Amino acid sequence: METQLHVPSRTAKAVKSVKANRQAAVSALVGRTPRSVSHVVCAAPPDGASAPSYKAPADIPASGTPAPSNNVVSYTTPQPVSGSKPGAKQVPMDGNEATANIAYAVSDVSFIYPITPATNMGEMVDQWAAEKRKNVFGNVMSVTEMESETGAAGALHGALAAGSLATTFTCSQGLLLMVPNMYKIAGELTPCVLHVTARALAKHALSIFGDHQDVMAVRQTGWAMLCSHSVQEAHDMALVSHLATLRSSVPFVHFFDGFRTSHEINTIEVINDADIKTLLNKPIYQDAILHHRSRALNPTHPHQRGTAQGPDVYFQCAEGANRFYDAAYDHVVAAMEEVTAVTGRKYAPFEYVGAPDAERVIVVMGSGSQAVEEAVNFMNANGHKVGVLKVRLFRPWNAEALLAAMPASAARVCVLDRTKESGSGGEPLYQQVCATLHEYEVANPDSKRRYVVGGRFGLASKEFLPSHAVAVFENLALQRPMRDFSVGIVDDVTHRSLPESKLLPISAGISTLPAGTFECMFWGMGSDGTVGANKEAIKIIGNAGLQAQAYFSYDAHKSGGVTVSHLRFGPNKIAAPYLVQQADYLAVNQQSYLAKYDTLANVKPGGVVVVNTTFTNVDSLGKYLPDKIKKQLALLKPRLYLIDALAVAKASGLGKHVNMVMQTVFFQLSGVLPIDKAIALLKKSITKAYERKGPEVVAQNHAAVDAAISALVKAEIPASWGAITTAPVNPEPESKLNASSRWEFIEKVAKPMLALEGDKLPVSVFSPEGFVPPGTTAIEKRSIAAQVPVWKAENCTQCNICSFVCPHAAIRPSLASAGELSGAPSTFNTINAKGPGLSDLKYRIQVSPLDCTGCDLCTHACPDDALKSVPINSVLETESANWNFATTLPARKDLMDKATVKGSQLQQPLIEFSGACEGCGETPYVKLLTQLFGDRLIIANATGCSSIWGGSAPANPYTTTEEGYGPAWANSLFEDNAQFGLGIAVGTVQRRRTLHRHVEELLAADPKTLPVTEELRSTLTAWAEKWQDPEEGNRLGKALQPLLTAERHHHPLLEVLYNERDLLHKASVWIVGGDGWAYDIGFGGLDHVLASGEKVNILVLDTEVYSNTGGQRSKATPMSAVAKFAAGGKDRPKKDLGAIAMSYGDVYVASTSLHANYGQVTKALAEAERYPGVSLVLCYAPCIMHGISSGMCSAIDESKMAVETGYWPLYRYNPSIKEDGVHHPFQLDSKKLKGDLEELLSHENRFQILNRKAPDAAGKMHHEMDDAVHVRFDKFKHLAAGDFASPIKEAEAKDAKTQPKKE
Ligand SMILES: Cc1ncc(C[n+]2csc(CCOP(=O)(O)OP(=O)(O)O)c2C)c(N)n1
Ligand code: SF4
Ligand code: SF4
Repeated sequence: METQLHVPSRTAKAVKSVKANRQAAVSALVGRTPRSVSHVVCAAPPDGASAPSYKAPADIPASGTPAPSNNVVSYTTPQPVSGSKPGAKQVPMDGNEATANIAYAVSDVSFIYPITPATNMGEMVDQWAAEKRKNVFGNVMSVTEMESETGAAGALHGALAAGSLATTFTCSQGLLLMVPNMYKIAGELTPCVLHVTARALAKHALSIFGDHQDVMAVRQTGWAMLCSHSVQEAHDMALVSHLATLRSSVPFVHFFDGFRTSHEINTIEVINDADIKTLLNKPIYQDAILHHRSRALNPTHPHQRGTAQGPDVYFQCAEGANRFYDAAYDHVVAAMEEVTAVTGRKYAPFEYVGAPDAERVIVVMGSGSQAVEEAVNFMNANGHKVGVLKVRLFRPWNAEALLAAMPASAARVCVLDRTKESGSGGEPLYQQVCATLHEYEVANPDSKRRYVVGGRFGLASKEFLPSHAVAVFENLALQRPMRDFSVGIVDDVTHRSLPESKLLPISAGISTLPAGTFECMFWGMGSDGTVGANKEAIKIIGNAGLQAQAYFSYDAHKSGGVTVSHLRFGPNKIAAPYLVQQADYLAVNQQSYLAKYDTLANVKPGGVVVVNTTFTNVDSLGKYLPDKIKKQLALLKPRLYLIDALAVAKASGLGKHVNMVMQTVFFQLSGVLPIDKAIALLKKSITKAYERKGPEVVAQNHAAVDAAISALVKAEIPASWGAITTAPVNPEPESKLNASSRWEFIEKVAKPMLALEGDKLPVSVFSPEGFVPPGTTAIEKRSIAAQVPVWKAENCTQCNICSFVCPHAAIRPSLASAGELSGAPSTFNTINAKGPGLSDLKYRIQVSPLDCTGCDLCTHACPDDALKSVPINSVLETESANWNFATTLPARKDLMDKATVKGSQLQQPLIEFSGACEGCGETPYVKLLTQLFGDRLIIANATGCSSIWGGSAPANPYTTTEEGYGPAWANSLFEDNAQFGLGIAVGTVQRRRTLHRHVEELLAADPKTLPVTEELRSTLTAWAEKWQDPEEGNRLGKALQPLLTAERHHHPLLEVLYNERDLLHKASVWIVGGDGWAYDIGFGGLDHVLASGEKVNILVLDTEVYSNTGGQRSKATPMSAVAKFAAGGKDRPKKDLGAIAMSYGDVYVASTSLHANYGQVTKALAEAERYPGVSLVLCYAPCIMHGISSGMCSAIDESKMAVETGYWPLYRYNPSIKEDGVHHPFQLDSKKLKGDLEELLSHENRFQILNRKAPDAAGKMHHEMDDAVHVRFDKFKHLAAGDFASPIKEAEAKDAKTQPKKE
């Protein structure tokens, strides 16, 4: 075997380079500066004249060329990017695209799985493969989506073992799942590249944002680790890693900062395929590829791998690979030099930038190095001697190269890690640098001792500004610098955070950007088109020859949240890996944001501010604006423009889409391009983007562009606004803050976060374990609906269906006695309540306008035309007051059976106002679950949409009853949810058994030695009998609470019972997740739970795609649907999870569609919960990803049609009902098939994409689906012994009295 291994050869250049490094290291040892080392870039300005210089806050001018009087900013001719290749193509793209382009060009095979923010790379390669794009070998990449990252890594390993050039893309939890196979791939010395958008890990909370926690968790697997610091580097280092892995046989993790680099759009120079081909045609790569293929598993030259070894040989084999790692550094240098040769851009594994005689140096890896570099330039221009040592190659670590790059003058070093290793003696990069310096100093006793400290920055994309880097340098200058510190937050608990910089305080607003950089911010609402329009604008600007950068920040909501687009452009290369701090141009696309958020906080004095508002004269605007904003405007003195963009959009036929209007205005006021040219380019891009939607849509957008500029109004800010005095807001009284942890959380955490000021919160306000109180969405009052429903009492038949279908619990029935209505607002009209036991009450349907999303589902669902959508402004005041009054009315939950459609809606929904999309099909199921069992629910929630709308800081939509009971909710991970839920169920049952035993012991004890009151004894006796009955047992459990509290001190056993009193309440454990979880990544665990026989319930919210990550295919995706990762349309049928579950014979299985049959789903949930073993409820959940052509308000009709055509069957399989010829465990709830499946499919874009692209293939697949639907329906009829389409009736619920078999 040994002889088959290819020992990588060094190229002459690589040897030369390593020699140079060693020489430089030696120079460093003897105290000379490493000037002669080729890759050391001294970026300090030669004369200081052109460098940014420190200016006192008072004389900060607006950056960029001053605006001429016509308010148009003009630009000088763009300068070429330093290090660029003459004639190279400059294209604005994000880091993911920059990387994916290279990965696609040089790989034949990829196995993918979605995870934010790496997903786009998988989507791109899938798309390109579907388009039959060829890579440099002339092949179309083979792209396969796997069921999980575990699977992707396994398949990758297999493809590599078969001699393929294979790659994949992942991060965070996905990367963690790859660890076992990463060891294998490295252990077998296999060339491979894994591209990682480095992201935070799920610990006290999940975060999709960027840091190095994930990559640092795989640093021990034997993969080389190469880090890109910018979008351009992501492109270049991607190629370096693919080259270096071939050269070295060591697999590479190529990583860059998730979201920051992966999603930052920047103008980069693209390496063309011809250059890549030329490189790969070099003998060294041809040999390496040949060698890789020759080692493949092949029966014509067989070998075995992966055998077992014992103590005698394992160790030696492991050490045998050392020389590959020893050589890898040189190969990276050689590959970098080759990339330099084709691009003109110089790279080194360690790059020093700064003063050649720097006294203080920061060592850092990733995009943060660019912020440090800006700080270094700023400080050196102000007389300091500082530098930054950028680390690109973290593994294999090359101590000599680090020493070579470090200026000998550096007496103080700070290593910044973008990760946190709790309990360690320092983070990994710090430890590595310390070890290197220590070993060197021990080996060279006469050498200078360096003072080294370490700190953390930028976790989960926390902003890291040049100002923070300056603070780090200032710390280094202290006599005793702080160690193990954090920067960028306020740690008022363990006091480890650095104070704000004195030299470059953030508040001073000093820009360290290249001169002439123009900065813009656009505040928009999620899905209003602002982000898309800005992406287009940046392309137009970039393609016109300017350097451009764009970054988009979002709040926690899935839709209707705030988006802020941060755009920069100018003549010089822009790095700045942080948000815009001082905007030259601010657009506020939603009028309400002016009052709600501090949108003006980051505007440069004298900058341009454009507001989309219905108040287009300054007087009316003045009446609307709060004093604080008017004062701010007066102080900032911006050039203020107002435009009623909504009116322009409406007049142009674009409805509420104001993005094109605001874009045109931007081009007019920014002056980035001559306006005629800008408009021509804008129209061209519109034509390209909307062509597919037809000429009318193109014309409407063009019309909006034409009408925009004339609708713009220049407003003069009245001098009187400057004289306004604003009183400080009184803080809440301490007593209220301390009233409960919930209110404390709301006041101290939720409210600042909702005002987008979470960055300012100190450590002390958070619970360190990440636990949060329920019920915080009640204070959000997002007011995102343009239209809200109002109730037409005269038409209402009191069915409660509107409330049943509402995804946000924003419409509810009220029942009140005449007396209770005495204080009602005059507009709170009611009708006599209908139904047994309700005759003394009045009935009303009430909407909360501030919580409604305007989805229109309720108005569509109402069978009686008793709801009408009206503009929110017309009813906001009255209906808000009515809602507030309705919430004070007593709950009337015991008047009707709650397991009915109407009765369920008289129960308080214990999830409300979640951030799910308008019309979401998932939330109504969970809302119903909380109405049926909410006060005893425990939910184990898989990661997915339901975990995001179920709990994204600070919005916690699960809430409690007045007594404080409500769903206890937890998300562990995506992949382990079934097992996590099973653990909760088993753990709870075990603890309750112990409690029951304790109760029985107490009851059996001699009353003389253990005296209890008769009331406590009799209640305990009753509970001990009924403890498994959730109704009676829990009622007794509640009654026991005060009794135990009163008597707890009378005996130790009573104290034990008192301490366990929360278990008197029987819980209902539900394992909830989406189809991606249930059908794919979590299926192994789910199957195990199905087979467990435990009393546990599973709810699958089947949107037929991975909705949360943007709509990738799962095994629940139906045939022919086009989803992400199935760009060519899915060619396999949907997996039948119900059939799999039913095959166990003892699992309760229901297939439901809430919108299609309200009664059936209510019944199914009640039965499932009662069933004494495992239950599985499959829920058809319409989702925005389906692309329903008439919008989500049609989800009800669509769902009905899905059931009628057999696309989604309704059934319940209840093993408690024994087949006896009369009763059947399988109940088919669908009626006879009717309607046309093809018509259903024609309503949804996911099916129509293929129909447009390949109508023959689509037609064939639709036929196949239709046939399969009929075959399945016949099978169901057979199972139901012909008894289908029977009404939902109580009769078959023989199981009701069945006692749980476990517990
Ligand atoms: C191991 C791992 N891989 C990938 C992800 C990223 N991820 C989070 S949610 C999700 C999709 C969830 O889809 P689904 O289960 O269908 O639920 P939905 O969002 O549709 O409700 C993915 C891929 C993750 N969190 N963990
Ligand atoms: S419009 Fe939508 S969110 Fe508003 S009350 Fe109706 S169903 Fe609920
Ligand atoms: S399931 Fe679909 S509609 Fe619901 S929140 Fe997720 S993406 Fe939005």
